[in-house]
Amino acid sequence: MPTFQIPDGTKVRMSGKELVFGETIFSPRESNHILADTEALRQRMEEDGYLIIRNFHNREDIMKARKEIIDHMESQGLLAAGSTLEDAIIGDRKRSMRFKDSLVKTWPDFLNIVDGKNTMDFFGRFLGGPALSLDHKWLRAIRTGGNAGMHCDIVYMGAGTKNLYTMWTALGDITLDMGPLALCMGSHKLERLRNTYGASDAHDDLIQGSFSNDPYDVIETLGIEWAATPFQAGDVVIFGMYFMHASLENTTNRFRISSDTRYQLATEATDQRHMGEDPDVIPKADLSERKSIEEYRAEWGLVKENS
Ligand SMILES: O=C(O)CCC(=O)C(=O)O
Ligand SMILES: [Fe+2]
Repeated sequence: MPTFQIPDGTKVRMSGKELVFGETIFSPRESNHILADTEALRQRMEEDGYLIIRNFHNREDIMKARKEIIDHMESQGLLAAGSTLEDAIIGDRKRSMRFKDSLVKTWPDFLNIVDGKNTMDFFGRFLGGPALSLDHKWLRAIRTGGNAGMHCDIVYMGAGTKNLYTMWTALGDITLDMGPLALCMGSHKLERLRNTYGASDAHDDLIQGSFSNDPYDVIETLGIEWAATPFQAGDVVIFGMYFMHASLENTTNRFRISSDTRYQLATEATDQRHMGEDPDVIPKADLSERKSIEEYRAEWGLVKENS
């Protein structure tokens, strides 16, 4: 198992800002050594808010799923000439891509990763009963310059049980400069955040779901530190709905390909907006009554001291 400790002083980018390892961003913990111990996994989830499991899926299975994705991207003219399955070099159109559910549902090898036995057995064990995965699958190919803003998933999918977990899956090797997931350490324990932003809904209340687009704003407002690590194909990060995360910026000429999918006990309520044949079609809500995240944050008292 390779080690992923990043040397202090290593610089990465998030939303146009630079973060420095050992100062503002750190290496997260891994949980492979407790994988067989369900109680230890639960405890760690409570403590850390996330689990990183290296090589959760085997590389061959991931590469089969990746081939379905890359073949499609190729057919859409998104890849540079001569780009291979492994490198996925960005072509001239340079846009990020989300894949429709109706498309990914036709890809058995992708479904074998996100809904297959390995994943469902893990969540069944972790949750303590038969698990289901939300129908809506998020598959992302992120271009140069792209990164996700800082958010908690609860605002997007909190209309069913809150006992819901995201599994973020590296569908290829993702170096630090390709924009891996970034973790906001300890954010799941911030009561103020849970009770305000975490009680909002991006479909009903908020104009935009992101809490912020500035990693330093989050550091100063919430008093937290960031963590990030490179991933290899088949590594996963599992986290709960109140855990804040984002992604580093992809500064390479290669697509960063990953999926994020969600799991819960089959007996608990599901967020219906993410269930059914075509959950991409969420009716457009009326935005006129809504406030910006800045206005909300001022009301919640979640602003930087000096702003
Ligand atoms: O992949 C990303 O950049 C963001 C992923 C995310 O927000 C999630 O896994 O919930
Ligand atoms: Fe998310």
